[in-house]
Amino acid sequence: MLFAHLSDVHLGFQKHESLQKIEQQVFEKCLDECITRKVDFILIPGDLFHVNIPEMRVQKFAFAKFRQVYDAGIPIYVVYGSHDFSPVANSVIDLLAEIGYITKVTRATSHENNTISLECIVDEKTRVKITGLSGLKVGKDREWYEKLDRDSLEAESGFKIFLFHGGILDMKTDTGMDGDQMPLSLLPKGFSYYAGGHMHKFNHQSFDGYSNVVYPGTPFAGYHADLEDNANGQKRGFVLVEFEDVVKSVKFVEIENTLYEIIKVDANNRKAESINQELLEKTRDIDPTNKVVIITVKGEMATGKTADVDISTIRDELNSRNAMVVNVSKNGLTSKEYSITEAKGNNKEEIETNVFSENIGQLRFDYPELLSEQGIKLAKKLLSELGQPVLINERKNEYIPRIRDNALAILGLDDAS
Ligand SMILES: [Mn+2]
Repeated sequence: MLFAHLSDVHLGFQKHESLQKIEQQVFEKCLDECITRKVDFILIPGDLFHVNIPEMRVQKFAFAKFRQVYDAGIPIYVVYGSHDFSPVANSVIDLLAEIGYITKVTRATSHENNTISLECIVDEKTRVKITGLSGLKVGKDREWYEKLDRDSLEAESGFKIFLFHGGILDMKTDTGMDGDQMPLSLLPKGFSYYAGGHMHKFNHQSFDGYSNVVYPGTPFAGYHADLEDNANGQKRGFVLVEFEDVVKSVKFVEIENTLYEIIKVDANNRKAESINQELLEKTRDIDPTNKVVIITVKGEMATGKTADVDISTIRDELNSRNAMVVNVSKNGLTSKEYSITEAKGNNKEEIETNVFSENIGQLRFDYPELLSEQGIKLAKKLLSELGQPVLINERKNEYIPRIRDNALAILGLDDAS
């Protein structure tokens, strides 16, 4: 017997048209593979969609593919992830469950003694017992796990699978993901397979009492950093598990997505000019045609502004040579010239004033109103304006121009648009 384990598809994450196409193709290829290989069922522990209600384009191809899987007689078992969760069950997953294309496995009951018990559902064809918990937003899942009646789950006999969505401390997986990681000991022991979601890289480990704790990782990309990992050679796909009364094999099935080029430049102790030179040379060394090109510039520049690192020329150059997408990461780029000195104060107001006073001396401008006491006053006004929250019922396209116009007015500039 055979089941598939897929997670963190994040349908609807991609904004660029070419990447949207790949996102869709990868998803369809994964499920096509499941159909071709005649799996008995499919597990998806969360983040199937990037948001709880994705745009119609995404829903359309997702429903079409799930229909094919349904027609092939393959059940799909899911829990929510942190992305597709909706507290009032207003998620596209709930629609898919309503029409019977997928089955939500969490059957939880809260008891008076403050515990939560879970009931297993039984897969009709294989008699496998399946249960699990969703990953909710902001660390609420930990609370559920702490209340979980593990004993009754551990007493269940037969081949059983636990679905979960979250990081496990014991797995020593990649950090940088949102949310807390929890200890493995919060999960019930003795299951045959632990189907994990949330971590975006494939990982398969076994522990005392916990065999086959597995994350398939995202089949393409659900965060910007995933594309960079892909460019660095990270394999993507899903997991196939062969089993009888125990797990016989856990295989990672690679699904190819697209071609990449990565350009890395170390900016440490350098000037913008030499960084730009290296960027240009490295750009000329690659063939970007129909590829996703990732550019990362990291380190602390010796002088100058980080804005002097000229990405737009590089981007134009790559686009003129038919790059599919150019993604630039300058998050790790800083400059000595603009390092901010900390300052103390008794309250927020004082700290802000002191930080500006400590640092304004570093600036070289031809405009006296941007310097010394005048400059500090202006900076404080601007900061307070930029910190204004969105008003109740105010739309984003009303909020942004309001803040921008007020900020420009503070600077004594006319709105150029
Ligand atoms: Mn995810």
